[in-house]
Amino acid sequence: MSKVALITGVTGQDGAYLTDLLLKKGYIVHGIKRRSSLFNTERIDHLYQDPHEKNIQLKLHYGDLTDSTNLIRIIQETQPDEIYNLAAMSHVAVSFETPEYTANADGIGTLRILEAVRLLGLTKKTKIYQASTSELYGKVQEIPQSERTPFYPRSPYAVAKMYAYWITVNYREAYDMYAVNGILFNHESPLRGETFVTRKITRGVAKIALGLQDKIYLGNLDAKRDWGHAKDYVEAMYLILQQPKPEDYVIATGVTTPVREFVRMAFNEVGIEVEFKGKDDKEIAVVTACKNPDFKIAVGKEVVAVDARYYRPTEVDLLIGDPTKSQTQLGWKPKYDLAGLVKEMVANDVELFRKEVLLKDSGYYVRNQFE
Ligand code: NDP
Ligand code: GDR
Repeated sequence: MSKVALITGVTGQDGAYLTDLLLKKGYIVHGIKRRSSLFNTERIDHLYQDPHEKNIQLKLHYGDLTDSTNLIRIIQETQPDEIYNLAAMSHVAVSFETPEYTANADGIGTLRILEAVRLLGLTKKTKIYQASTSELYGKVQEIPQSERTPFYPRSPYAVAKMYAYWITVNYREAYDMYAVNGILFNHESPLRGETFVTRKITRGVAKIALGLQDKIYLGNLDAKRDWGHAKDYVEAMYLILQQPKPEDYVIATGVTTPVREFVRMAFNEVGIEVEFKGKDDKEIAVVTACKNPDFKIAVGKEVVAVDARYYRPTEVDLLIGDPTKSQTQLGWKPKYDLAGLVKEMVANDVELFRKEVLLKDSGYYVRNQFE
């Protein structure tokens, strides 16, 4: 018999990679997607299976983490062996704009899942993975950060995720449920949302190289993150739920890098060298060499500028994870390093925007539909 998994946030970056992984392992995968006025399944369209066919392995359900009746019904109908709770309002900066919604979806949403499993009498059958985050560490208490490091959240997002973390631990202890936290550090990929810093940079670099954009405006270039590849991190999620005992794990590379260095690496991928000048919100990056004959970027061109509106009211300055427990207990080891990640993301975005150039050069352009 195939195992059954339910993935919330199936249309997101991690949802897409995890769905692919679990389908390859022979799972029946149920995914919860939100209704939106435009299609929002682009990341999983290649995995889509026509519900009119027999024996389909992937099934999507409309739902929302703010609707407990919907969650109870879907969990009852699907009777999952494993739930991966990946759905969240996941953007830290946006959580300052929508704090109440973020608390509802990211914090109480997790409670709704746990409570649905309990009410339906599935505590012995259904294992629950909660997508916890290195943002819990917030203001630096200790480096590197491990399963034992105290939390000090610095955004409405992180505070909501802190509730989700502890309610998961509490249900595990109170009701003897298999409910666990993966405390994942930042992980990126070509599927990363366009407004997270890595993807914003790789898209910007590709567009600048191809002459489609002038410069990239960024916020805090000093922030340091422990960046891995989402493909490696969904493997860890799966492994965490296969352990004999329910426990929480840190998933990280153990290497930290400033945003400024990510910018430099991304430009280097297209043969452009940059140097940074100035300080704080006057800092810029200018081109010092363009070694790729395909791209005609003038030396001295300003390609990055700081815009203070991307600063956050409270920032997380430094994240670096200690992956010892996941390496020893799960046997988890990432296949990608940062250089490999940057290479793949930049190559993907160059390819993406080359198509745009081709359309433009062939006389097609994006017409304003009200013209
Ligand atoms: P994304 O933002 O790419 O995906 C989030 C998913 O959640 C999307 O499918 C989104 O739907 C869905 N969603 C948002 N709000 C709701 C809601 N109210 N009800 C139902 N679904 C909702 O995030 P990632 O894939 O990067 O991250 C997955 C999870 O892991 C998140 O919980 C995130 O907070 C957490 N995390 C991520 C890390 C990272 O570096 N990527 C690190 C640590 C934790 P839609 O497509 O319609 O917007
Ligand atoms: P983060 O990711 O907040 O760590 O949360 P993000 O890529 O948004 O920011 C990383 C760092 O870069 C700085 N930064 C900018 N960030 C954005 N988005 N845009 C900019 O222009 C910019 N300039 C500088 C930020 O200030 C920050 O320090 C991600 C999300 O996936 C969360 O859901 C997840 O929990 C954590 O990673 C781990």
